[in-house]
Amino acid sequence: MELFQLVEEVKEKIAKVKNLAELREIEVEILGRKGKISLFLKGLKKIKALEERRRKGKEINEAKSFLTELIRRKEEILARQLEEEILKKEEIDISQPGIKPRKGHLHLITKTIWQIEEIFKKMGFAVADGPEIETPYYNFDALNIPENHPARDLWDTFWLKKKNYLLRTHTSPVQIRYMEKKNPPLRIIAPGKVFRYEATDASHEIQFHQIEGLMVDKKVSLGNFKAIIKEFFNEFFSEETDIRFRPSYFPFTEPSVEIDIKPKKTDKWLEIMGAGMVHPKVLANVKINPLEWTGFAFGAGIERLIMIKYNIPDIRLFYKGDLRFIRQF
Ligand code: FA5
Repeated sequence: MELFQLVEEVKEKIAKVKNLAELREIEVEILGRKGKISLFLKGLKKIKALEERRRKGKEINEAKSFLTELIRRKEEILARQLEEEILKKEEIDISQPGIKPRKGHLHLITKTIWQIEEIFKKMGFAVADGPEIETPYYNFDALNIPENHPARDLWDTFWLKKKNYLLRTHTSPVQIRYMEKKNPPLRIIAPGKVFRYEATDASHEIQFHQIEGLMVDKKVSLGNFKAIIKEFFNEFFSEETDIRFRPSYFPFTEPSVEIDIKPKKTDKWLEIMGAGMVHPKVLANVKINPLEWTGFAFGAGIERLIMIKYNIPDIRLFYKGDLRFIRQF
């Protein structure tokens, strides 16, 4: 093959090359140590005439420089193409509308519990909690509700297969657990989940939340309770809220009251919590001397508080997991 033929052939090949790997193959084939140009150079030895050898040698070197330059340029073009391809893949269309991933948020019940805790903390209350699985002793007996007492019917519960365990029907057992460990004076609130074996309707769920409150000190009275609970409602509803005490009955408080509230935006009295002065027998059960100490306790339904605050008509909405409901708060 003549040198000019080789040059022509290589020019054509290079024109068709699609990527850097192919180009590299051609480079080795032509310009490599054992490549075609080397063969031409070796062939020079056979030419005897000096003049002729020089001329041929010059021709070969020129062809070599030409092809080297050709390959270099092609290399540049291919490298730029590659870069453009990569950039295209990573391209961001800045004219697209922004897509912000929707962040989750705390459930309304959790948020409300935290808010209630803040209000009571400011009044010197600590936050306590207790187990959702309870023994009948803490849920009933220690609260002065002995077996066969008709009041047990008020709190029909779920019993666990493992005998003598139940799902607590109220947060009141936390009172007992706390007073067993701590001596008065004490002020606590205890929010948490409770369970009742009963039919559901717009204001009753089988699972809901309560917040328990307990204050034991020297000479604590219902008057103290009224002041504290009024302060709580004013803060919680962010407005002056009327409250009313009605006589009631709980085995663990004496006297017992039911508390109704009337927020400004409604003109109805709404029942919201049970409360009373801690029964002397309950104090005695946890070895606190009822002649020396007195206390009040209360238990409110958290969903009911939220329903009033946000005008939610049905308690079952809290547990449906419907995002249209959840995202509103
Ligand atoms: C009790 O559970 C008492 N432990 C409260 C108490 C505590 C009294 C300390 C005295 C001293 P009661 O069963 O009334 O009481 O429930 C208290 C509140 O829980 C009710 O006022 C209501 O707001 C809420 N509640 C009761 N049952 C349900 C239910 N099925 N679904 C939603 N909320 C409920």
